[in-house]
Amino acid sequence: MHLYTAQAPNPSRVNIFLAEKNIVIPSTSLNVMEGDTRSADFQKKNSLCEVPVLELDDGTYLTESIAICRYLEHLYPESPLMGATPLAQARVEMWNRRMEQQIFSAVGNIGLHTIPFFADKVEQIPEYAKSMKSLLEKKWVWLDGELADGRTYVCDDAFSVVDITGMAALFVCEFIGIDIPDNLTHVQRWVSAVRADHKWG
Ligand SMILES: N[C@@H](CCC(=O)N[C@@H](CS)C(=O)NCC(=O)O)C(=O)O
Repeated sequence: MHLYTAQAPNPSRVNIFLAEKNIVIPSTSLNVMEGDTRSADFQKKNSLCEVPVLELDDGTYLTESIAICRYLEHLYPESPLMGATPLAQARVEMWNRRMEQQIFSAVGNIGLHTIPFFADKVEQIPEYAKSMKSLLEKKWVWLDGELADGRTYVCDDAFSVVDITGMAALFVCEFIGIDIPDNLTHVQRWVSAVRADHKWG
């Protein structure tokens, strides 16, 4: 196996996942902002020119962070990060989709529509970025309400890939200078926990 990765939000999801399980696999780190993923050679690995990509020994390429995590979870089931029982797996799936669709997608769209590097990837619309910023504020409030029961981690109070997806969103927030309001004490508790107790990719 060989992992093509980078210091960027989605590759970090896989990097954190591996670190949490104490797994090391051979990897190549690309520089997204230098356009490393946009070469003709890399496009043969992923037609979308994005990392992460996991190359298997038979030459199969797996893309999409969560698909790679799913495969790694099967290979290395110890310290499960995607749920240990059918119900826990479904709960993680539910919460991961929520974290992706409600939080990470808004954060990602702000990045896509404001960072000059992405100007040739999407037609950048500043008003859309603005609308995503105000949507994100509401989504943090929503998450704060969900965490108001005092749990530390988002899904069933056990650290999982859901928190890792959230960490990727925090990674983008830091990069583009978006703060989470201090008064959202439950979200702040979660941020402190993932920062203090978990490795960053
Ligand atoms: N849906 C994909 C998204 C992958 C993705 O967007 N990767 C970004 C880095 S965070 C990338 O490689 N971008 C390269 C580019 O835009 O040129 C996943 O979950 O892995």
